[in-house]
Amino acid sequence: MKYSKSKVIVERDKPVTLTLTNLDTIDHDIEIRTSSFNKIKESEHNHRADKGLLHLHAAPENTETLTFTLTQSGNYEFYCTIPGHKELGMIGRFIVS
Ligand SMILES: [Cu+2]
Repeated sequence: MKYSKSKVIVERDKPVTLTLTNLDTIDHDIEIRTSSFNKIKESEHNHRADKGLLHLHAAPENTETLTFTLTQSGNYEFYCTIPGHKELGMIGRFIVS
């Protein structure tokens, strides 16, 4: 119930590839609630297509990637949307400089 990194520092407007490798036996995801992004490429169908969300989901023992830029500096929280996971520690921060 945690990510390998809880703090990620990136540069504004510079492409970032997020890789979610799910080593668990249940689903996990990563979500960032923002509209300040440009999506470049994703490895899977986005089942939560929403203008205000970056969302990356990985089934058990799967790896998925998402490439995007964040277009505004600041702190962005990321977390897992599966009920209870955020509270158990699946949470972190993107720091965009
Ligand atoms: Cu999770």
